[in-house]
Amino acid sequence: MKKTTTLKETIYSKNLDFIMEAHNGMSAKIVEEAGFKGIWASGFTISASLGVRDNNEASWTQVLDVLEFMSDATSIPILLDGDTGYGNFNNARRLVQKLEQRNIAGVCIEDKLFPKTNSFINSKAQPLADVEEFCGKIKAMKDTQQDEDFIVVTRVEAFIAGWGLKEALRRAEAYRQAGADAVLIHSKRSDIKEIEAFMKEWNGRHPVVIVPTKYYSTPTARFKELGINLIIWANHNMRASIDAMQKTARQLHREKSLINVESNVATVEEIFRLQRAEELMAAEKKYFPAK
Ligand code: SPV
Ligand code: MG
Repeated sequence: MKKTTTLKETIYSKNLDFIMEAHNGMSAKIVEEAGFKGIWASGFTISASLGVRDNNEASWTQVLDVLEFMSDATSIPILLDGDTGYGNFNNARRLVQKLEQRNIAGVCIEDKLFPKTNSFINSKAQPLADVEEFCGKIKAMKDTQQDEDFIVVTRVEAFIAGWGLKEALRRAEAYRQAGADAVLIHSKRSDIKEIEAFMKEWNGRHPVVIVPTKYYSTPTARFKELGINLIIWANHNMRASIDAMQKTARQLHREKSLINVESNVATVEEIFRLQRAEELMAAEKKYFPAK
């Protein structure tokens, strides 16, 4: 099945599904091997992996380059966190064209202004896009896609920006009508009050995606009861690896020896396996002249 079709079916199925964050070819491969149905190419963690902030400091073509490695390394669909679409409708539709060329299954755009700010940073710096303008962007993206199963998820930032339920619903409905395939409703609260209120009023109109980073203590069964379609574990590979790298680097700096480190890190052979080193060895036998 095409990656686009798999992602579309995952989002549209009545079952609650999960995708997980990756930020390069290796982490994408790790997500696939863990058994996830799809990969969230997170703007936050791709930026972080490049050592820059989640404020569109990495250019959209730099993000595309990372995506190409992620896509080549995996066979499950990738949903790109496309921030605001990197400009107006014209930039966003060109993005769709370039994503399809790289076999990316879908993109999520958020209704903020370029350059965006991460949703968990200071709400004063989170102005929202004009609804009409954003709907034009959605339409342009949907009109551009060549593969009918390519997915455009629209992310409603009304709660993040301090607006209430009414504004969140107004925006979600406008985006649905403009042709969005699903709505991502985002909240930075540590409880699920906003998500619950939204789901009650939304009443199953269209698939809903959430990112429970801040309300992590909510049991997954509750999300299921609310009728959520897709959960994104949005940054946990990056956070796990930062923690592991900091511990290892500090320990090596302190102890000036590998003795206590070796058993706590992945083996070199494990890296070879993930890189598919064996495939190259077999190909060398096949294609290099026999001695
Ligand atoms: C990301 O992963 O880049 C996201 C999700 O946009 S969040 O950081 O929760 O805004
Ligand atoms: Mg993001």
